[in-house]
Amino acid sequence: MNKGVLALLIHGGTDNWSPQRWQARFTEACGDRPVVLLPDAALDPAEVHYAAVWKPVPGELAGFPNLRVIFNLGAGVDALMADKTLPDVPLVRVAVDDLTARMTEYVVLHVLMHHRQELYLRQSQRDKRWAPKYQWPAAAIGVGIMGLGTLGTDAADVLKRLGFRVAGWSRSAKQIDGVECFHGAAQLDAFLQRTDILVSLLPLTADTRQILNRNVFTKLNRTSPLGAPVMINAGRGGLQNEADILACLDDGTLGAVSLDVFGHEPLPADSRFWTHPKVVLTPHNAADTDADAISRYVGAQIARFEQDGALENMVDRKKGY
Ligand code: NDP
Ligand code: OXD
Repeated sequence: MNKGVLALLIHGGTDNWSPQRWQARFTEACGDRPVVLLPDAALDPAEVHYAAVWKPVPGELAGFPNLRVIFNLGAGVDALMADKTLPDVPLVRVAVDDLTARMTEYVVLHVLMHHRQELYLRQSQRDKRWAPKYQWPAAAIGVGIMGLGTLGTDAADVLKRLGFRVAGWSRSAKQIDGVECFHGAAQLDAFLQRTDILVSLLPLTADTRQILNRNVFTKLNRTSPLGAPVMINAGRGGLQNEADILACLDDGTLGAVSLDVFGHEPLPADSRFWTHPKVVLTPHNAADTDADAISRYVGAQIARFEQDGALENMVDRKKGY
């Protein structure tokens, strides 16, 4: 083989995300580069120059002496960062318009659902109860987005255009037109105090683990038209303290939550989240992405990398995202 192999280490996908479907797509996206699905006993590990991975088993990437780049087939890299044997080569994550647009749809859907009192209205319909409540305008609601990266910035832009008072919180300082920007631990409280609907689009790192906890929820705006603040988490389950969420829903610290991600996925059948009346849950599908778009993105990055060594959306290993 004269071109370095692109090895696919893909576990856990079904249907459209099955390993075989990925192999067909990458074969199309990568021209004449050999694309090999692992495990493959016939493959010489020294021939592997690139790896595209989804949920690889820790240690699985360590056996390729000529590996140049690892492509994670999702945006979040927390699972890879936990692998202490991860080779010290550039790690690239997915940031494609298709993923971003789908996440923005999810965030806008859930912000509007709580803002427009949909839980109450659907229950009224089931009860055949004609009892409209006062509906405040979007401008009455402060939406606070934790994480102003690729996803948070796009969601902020659309929510702002709908009329919400949007703020964001990030690690480093930012300036975004029409979005009140906060950063760092020192500005977290001020960000929370003006927030009625908290949206989490953070990566899971040592600094953000369990950041969505009672201490944070109690600092959200207590005089919101919503009655009590709402939390929406589409980042990672490890960001949230699940016992705190349930206790805060039960005692009124939180009015409702939308959760796309959980500490244990699939969510166990005995979890209280399934049946809690103030919980809207989805099975980690907020941003199910067009797999063809991801394959083309990886194919284009490899082609450019071989031309001039440039890569986009590289993970900063020190920061962990
Ligand atoms: P980015 O890396 O582009 O953005 C991350 C943002 O979080 C940045 O603004 C960063 O700040 C901020 N941040 C990180 N650490 C901290 C911290 N300690 N304190 C304050 N802010 C912090 O990521 P994306 O927007 O692309 O994705 C975000 C996450 O969304 C992913 O990591 C993944 O876990 C999740 N995700 C979930 C999906 C789903 O289907 N549910 C789909 C896709 C992604 P700064 O800008 O200063 O670096
Ligand atoms: C991702 C995800 O990180 O789907 O891309 O969760």
